[in-house]
Amino acid sequence: MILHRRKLLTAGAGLMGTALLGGCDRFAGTDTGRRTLQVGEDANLYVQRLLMGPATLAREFPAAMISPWFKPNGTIDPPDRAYRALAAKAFADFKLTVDGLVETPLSLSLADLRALPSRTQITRHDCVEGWSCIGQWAGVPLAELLKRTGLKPQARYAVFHCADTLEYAGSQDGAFLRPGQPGAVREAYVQLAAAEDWGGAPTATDAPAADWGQGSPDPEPDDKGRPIRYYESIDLYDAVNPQTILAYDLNGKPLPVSNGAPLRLRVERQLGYKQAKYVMRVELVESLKGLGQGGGGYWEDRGYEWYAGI
Ligand SMILES: Nc1nc2c(c(=O)[nH]1)N[C@H]1C(S)=C(S)[C@@H](COP(=O)(O)O)O[C@H]1N2
Ligand SMILES: [Mo]
Repeated sequence: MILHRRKLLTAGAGLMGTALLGGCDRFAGTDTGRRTLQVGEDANLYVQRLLMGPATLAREFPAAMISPWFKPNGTIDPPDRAYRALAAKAFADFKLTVDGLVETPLSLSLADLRALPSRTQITRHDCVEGWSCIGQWAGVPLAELLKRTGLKPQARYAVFHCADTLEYAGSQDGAFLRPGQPGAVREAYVQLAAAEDWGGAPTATDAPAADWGQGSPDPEPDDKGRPIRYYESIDLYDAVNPQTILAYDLNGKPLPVSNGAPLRLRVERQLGYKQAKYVMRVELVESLKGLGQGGGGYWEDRGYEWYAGI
């Protein structure tokens, strides 16, 4: 039953993506004579009117239902030197990059992000491992960022590049971590932390990478191989949903490292693994093919569904 419903949803998302692409081309090319489609006022309205009616929101909960502890899962403390350099300075040097198929790429500090319009929502996080937590998230709607960058007409997906390396490709010693399921990642990190030092204290040369992405660049000054980092992706319809935010606060406090500091995605109508933590870069792309194994996310590349609807 669930599979059946998911298949329908996936098929629907595919159709919608095609319609969106075709529609954007026509809209940008003939109606306005410009090649930029501004998400926000016009595109948001346009997407809603033409394709789906009003955006569907996930259920929101009263404050009394917030879980006393939001269980961290997957990566809980990224070992990457560039990330640790940022964390050591309380993310004062952090810059979120928004680039790819946009008209105006952006690079925003946490102060910049906090100065933008924000949204607060109390929602339930459901992990495929069978646990749920209710938390209050505050952050900047992704639509607000896309409104400022503008979109090229080819843009179809937003990709979230994260700071945490989960395994190394082409490593001579074999994989650093090769978890079979999300829960195994945490176990592996705990073992790793006990077994060895993760490269020593961060130094001035561990400059934060400006161009986070799949396997590029390699900020690790060692020969473990090409880092395979966590990543995720959503289509433009989910990208402009009002509940899709890049969250910097959890339960009224800055996001802890274990829950994805300094910035994590909340895309509330989908499962836990879509909620990318440690987001360094949002890249707008036309296709997911060129990223990772082409599945659209770290876990999708390992067999999980791309549209992880709840
Ligand atoms: N960067 C990154 N994002 C991630 C993960 C991860 O390992 N790395 N794990 C995912 C999974 S499986 C879940 S359930 C949630 C856990 O979020 P939490 O740690 O705030 O509970 O983050 C998701 N996002
Ligand atoms: Mo999860």
